[in-house]
Amino acid sequence: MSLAAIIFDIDGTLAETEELHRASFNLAFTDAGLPWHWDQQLYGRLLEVTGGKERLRHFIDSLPSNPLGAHPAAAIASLHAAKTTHYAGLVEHGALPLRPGFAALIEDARRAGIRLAIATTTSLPNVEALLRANFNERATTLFEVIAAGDSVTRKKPAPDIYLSVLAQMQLSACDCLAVEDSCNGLLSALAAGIATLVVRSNYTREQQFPGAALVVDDLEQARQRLDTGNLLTALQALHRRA
Ligand code: XBP
Ligand code: MG
Repeated sequence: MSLAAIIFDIDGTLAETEELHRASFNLAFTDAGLPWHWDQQLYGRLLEVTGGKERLRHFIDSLPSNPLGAHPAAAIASLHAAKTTHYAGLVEHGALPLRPGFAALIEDARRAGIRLAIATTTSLPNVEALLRANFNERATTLFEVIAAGDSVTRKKPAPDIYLSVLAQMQLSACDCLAVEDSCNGLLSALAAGIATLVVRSNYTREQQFPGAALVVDDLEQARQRLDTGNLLTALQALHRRA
């Protein structure tokens, strides 16, 4: 069967976003007068927990004392909302380009009639800010389905977000290819039965990716490894092989 749809992860895949997420968390902590600062080393470990609110809860549970009180859920939600506001501002006012090759791949796929979707753990406003910053007014029309954040209960590595995309698009897993950057993302797509290209990102360079159709450091490497003229034919070849 030919490739019917490409399903993109966001953070670390479409763009190297996690440094802006980390900065946004730290700005929210400062706003709230909390003595926390997530440096790159700590954040790299915390990224093992997907979802910003879940990551906050995991961090707080690891502290010797919890300054947010016995029932921190409301305080976590408020902190995370502040963080999301900071993130949108940083994306809209800073330069957060897509990773090399992704814009061209998206355009080529569109022209070839291949359907596009997003399956991400990040919050929907974060996706919208990134797409607006890179595609302007076309941002809302490029992707047929955007499945994000709390639209599912169980986040990656659970398959729910990918299963949601397949259901909304009425596609079978075998018709699709997922593009991910992390082990959690790969596990999620594989659990949904979707062959997956892994493009390692700055925070996932050292991870293992068992079961990936191909693991590369950038899309150009994928084109070279599959020995095709352009990225789209490379992904179509990878899908046929998978
Ligand atoms: C990455 C995540 C997200 C982001 C932060 O999602 O796990 O939690 O790190 O965004 P993906 P939020 O790689 O699936 O795009 O704070 O909005 O969760
Ligand atoms: Mg990711």
